[in-house]
Amino acid sequence: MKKIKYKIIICLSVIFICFLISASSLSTLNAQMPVNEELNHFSTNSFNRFIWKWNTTEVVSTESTMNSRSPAQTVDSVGNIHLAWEDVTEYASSGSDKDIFYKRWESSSKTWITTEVISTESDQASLYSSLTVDTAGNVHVVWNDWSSYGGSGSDYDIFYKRWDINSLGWTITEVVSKDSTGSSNEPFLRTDKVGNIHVCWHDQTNYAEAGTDWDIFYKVFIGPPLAPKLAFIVPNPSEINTVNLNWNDVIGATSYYIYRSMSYIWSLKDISSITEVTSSSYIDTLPSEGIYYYVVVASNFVGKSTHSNCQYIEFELPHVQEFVIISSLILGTFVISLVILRNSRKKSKMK
Ligand SMILES: [Ca+2]
Ligand SMILES: [Ca+2]
Ligand SMILES: [Ca+2]
Repeated sequence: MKKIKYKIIICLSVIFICFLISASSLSTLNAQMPVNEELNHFSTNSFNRFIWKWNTTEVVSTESTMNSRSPAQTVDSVGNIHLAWEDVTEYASSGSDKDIFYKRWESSSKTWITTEVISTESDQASLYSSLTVDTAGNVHVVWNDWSSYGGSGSDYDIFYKRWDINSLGWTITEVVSKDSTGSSNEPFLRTDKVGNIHVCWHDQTNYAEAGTDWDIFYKVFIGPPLAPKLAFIVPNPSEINTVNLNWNDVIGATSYYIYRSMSYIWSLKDISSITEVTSSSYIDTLPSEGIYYYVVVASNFVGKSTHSNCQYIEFELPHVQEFVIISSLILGTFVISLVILRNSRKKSKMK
């Protein structure tokens, strides 16, 4: 009886110690969690707000010898700093009127490029710029311009230009304020995550019953859609000649072009699409055995996206050798079953 009592006491003590240990480890974990979260917050942001400090001043307009004013600035996703401003310096055939100058601090070389003139089609005052960089790396710039260009008339209009990632150069000037007959001033632009460019400015035009006072006008510049993301092809390898292709729905896309090649697709040069579809999936039929590579391109009324990531499928019909092995196994099993059956019948007859 005493022994049983001791056993119960020992058991209870063990349970109580276990409970204490787990409770203390839980409380330690809870106490640590906020600290870890805070550490993660700082590490993901990779800066410490308590040691912010201004660097020493830099002069950016180093090629200018006359007034440089009204700067506009943006920083892109890789850390390049883009600056535009109005400048009266006679520089690179800009003339003595105000022009929009541009400079970029490149994060790779950690240096400023030499000044470029953006308002090269303007022969009158160009001022008040605003600029933004989209996710593909195109630099979009708008400004106010007095030049009579592309039917804009001799008043202030909103002009637009882009440093194009495909041509690696500036596009020619376009007039944004085409619907305005009065003065259009001080534009501001921003890009969204799918690359559309949103521009606003103040305008004196009596447009859509706005009256002849200053009103805020807005326009959006829609670009081609972003590239789709093509999912892994499964099963891979495959023994059937149909391939299921799936990709994400791209905002603003109205159709998709499918490209197939027997070698890895680095570029769409010299490749034609095999089909155009409006949904975000496609079942392809392969002509013969082999390894096939795919990419997809999204499209809308403006143009086509760059191509998606490249995925592949290996198509191989079941081999004759495998067929023979499988057939032999089935036949062998059948023969053995037959022999066992005959033997068992013989034995039962003998009895
Ligand atoms: Ca000029
Ligand atoms: Ca005008
Ligand atoms: Ca008004």
